[in-house]
Amino acid sequence: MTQQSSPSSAPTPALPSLWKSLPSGARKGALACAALYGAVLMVGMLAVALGDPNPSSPALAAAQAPTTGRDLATVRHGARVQVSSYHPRGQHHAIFAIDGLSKPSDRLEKWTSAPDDPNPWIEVQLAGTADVERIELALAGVKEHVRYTMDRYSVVCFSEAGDEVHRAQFKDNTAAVAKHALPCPGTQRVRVTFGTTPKGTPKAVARLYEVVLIGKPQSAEARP
Ligand SMILES: [Ca+2]
Repeated sequence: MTQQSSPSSAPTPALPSLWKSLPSGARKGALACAALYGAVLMVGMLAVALGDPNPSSPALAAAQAPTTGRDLATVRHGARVQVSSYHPRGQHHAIFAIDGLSKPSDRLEKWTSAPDDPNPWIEVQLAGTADVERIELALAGVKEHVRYTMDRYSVVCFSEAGDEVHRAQFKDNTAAVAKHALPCPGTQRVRVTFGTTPKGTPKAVARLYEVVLIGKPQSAEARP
């Protein structure tokens, strides 16, 4: 009598064998991805090592920048991010605020400011000059208790020359995803500054899952 083994009991191929079994193109692609990831990581580590108190995230190529009103504040579209501080005991890197995920699967994937930063700010630098029309902030309420949702903040748009294009002040926000019209033509960077509450209270640090800036690129370098 012949006994058949079930699919679940089939031996798992050893990793080296699996690697060898991959087509040459797939192996080269995997190596290229690993090299790119390593390069980005090295640039980030170098920025920290040089001691810049507010280092910017590395800029990636804006290969798929939109030409119509879409989110320009993502790594995918060449945006970079800079913050006033980050929480020393968390792994809440600022780049989580421009990764394109407003509601990630994990609460780790957010930017959190330092407890001793009374006016934490985050600044998104676009791939080029753009006409920004709207901002959306995915705050703590998208993944955490609403009491951690920041209620007071200002938004300032700057031109490439550093001139202030527009300034807006918001208070009493209760929305997990705060949405505001932002009449900001000719804008290259947008800074959001949060108002915090005393140490030990829910809003003592800023928690931000995503910044969305809807607009249209002006400059040639922001287009494909
Ligand atoms: Ca995000």
